[in-house]
Amino acid sequence: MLIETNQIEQHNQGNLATHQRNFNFISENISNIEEIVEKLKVFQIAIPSWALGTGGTRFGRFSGPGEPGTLEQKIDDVGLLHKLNQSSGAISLHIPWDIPSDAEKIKALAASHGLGFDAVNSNTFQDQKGQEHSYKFGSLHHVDPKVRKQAVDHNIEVIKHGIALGSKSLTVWLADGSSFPGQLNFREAFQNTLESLKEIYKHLPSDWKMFVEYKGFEPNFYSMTIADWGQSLLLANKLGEKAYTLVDLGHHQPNVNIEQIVSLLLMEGKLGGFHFNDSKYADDDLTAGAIKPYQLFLIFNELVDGMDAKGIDHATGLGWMIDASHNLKDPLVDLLQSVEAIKIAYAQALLVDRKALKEAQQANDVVKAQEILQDAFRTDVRSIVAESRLRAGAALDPVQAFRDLKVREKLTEERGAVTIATGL
Ligand SMILES: [Mn+2]
Repeated sequence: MLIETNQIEQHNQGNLATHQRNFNFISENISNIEEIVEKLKVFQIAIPSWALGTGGTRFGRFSGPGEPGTLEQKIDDVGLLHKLNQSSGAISLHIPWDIPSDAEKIKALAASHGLGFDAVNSNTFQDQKGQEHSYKFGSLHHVDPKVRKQAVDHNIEVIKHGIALGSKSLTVWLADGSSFPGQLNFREAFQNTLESLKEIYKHLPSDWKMFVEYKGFEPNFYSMTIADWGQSLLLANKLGEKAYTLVDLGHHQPNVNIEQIVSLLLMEGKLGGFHFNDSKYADDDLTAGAIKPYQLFLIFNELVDGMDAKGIDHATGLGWMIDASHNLKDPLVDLLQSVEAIKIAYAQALLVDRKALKEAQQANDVVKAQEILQDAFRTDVRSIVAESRLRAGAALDPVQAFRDLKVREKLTEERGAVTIATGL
């Protein structure tokens, strides 16, 4: 299905009076409101191709109706999201779950929805049919050079797919690690990973970035070979200027101060990509902002501060992506909610009075510093985000529009009730 522009306009007409009242009210107290609305308008968050179907846990998966069964349908789904919010202008592919057999055709389809291609993702955490060597005991860190070579070759293949589509970055996330003490020699595992990444790095085009993603635990439970930002940064520094650390919010131990990590990585010029999700316990992959909206705001506060300090463009300087799994909600609605939560946190971070905060910090005025941050966080910025959408031609309320236009019902009519998307 396609959502027509007049359907969006009709939806907006019904919401316009309330919206304008709310927006006018908030605008009165914000001197740089136009600048904030413009920044929000151009801020895009990529959608991963594996998040468009229902996700599972290791206990099961309850797929919903009308899920996309092909790459083309996944691109159509991101097109629907982008039509509704004008903030999801790129798709990130996972190879080999989504291999573009005809890159030109896929590119043209994406372009017809106004979409580009974000980072391409390799997968050496599963064995594929017909694969010669198993990744059961790891891939890039494996003790056997033949397994490492197979994993390196796969990553080179992924880069080639990315080049054909117009991607500009490769994300490497490894499940490599150990589940029992003594299973691995930590130094050898790290060195093997580094040497393998160096081989892959050689095949990166000059205008590409490599994102090295870390994760504290799972699927391995004793050690992960790239477990935290220090290990990722070590690798990125050894690899070279095209290599960066990627922060996935769910890949930390509980209560880790992610905002501090973000701040220091930006200072070092080594924060390259960002994966949004939320969690209570571990890598829960829930809707961004669903559990800890204040933490999301504090992270954005450091992102804005750190990017401004380095003159990095907010919209294009980093790779922004959602990396979540939708076990209960309709995946498309969940993604709309995530994008909204991200933009709200970003808008609140843009409201922070940085001059006053600097003064409070210099004066050790702890109370004032907290007031400044919480004043921004407690501002209801939803109408500012909505205004940026309105100006971009999107729906004032994307979730309501999704319901009113019966998007899932129509997709189910087209695709059937029993379709299962590839992914986890
Ligand atoms: Mn991730």
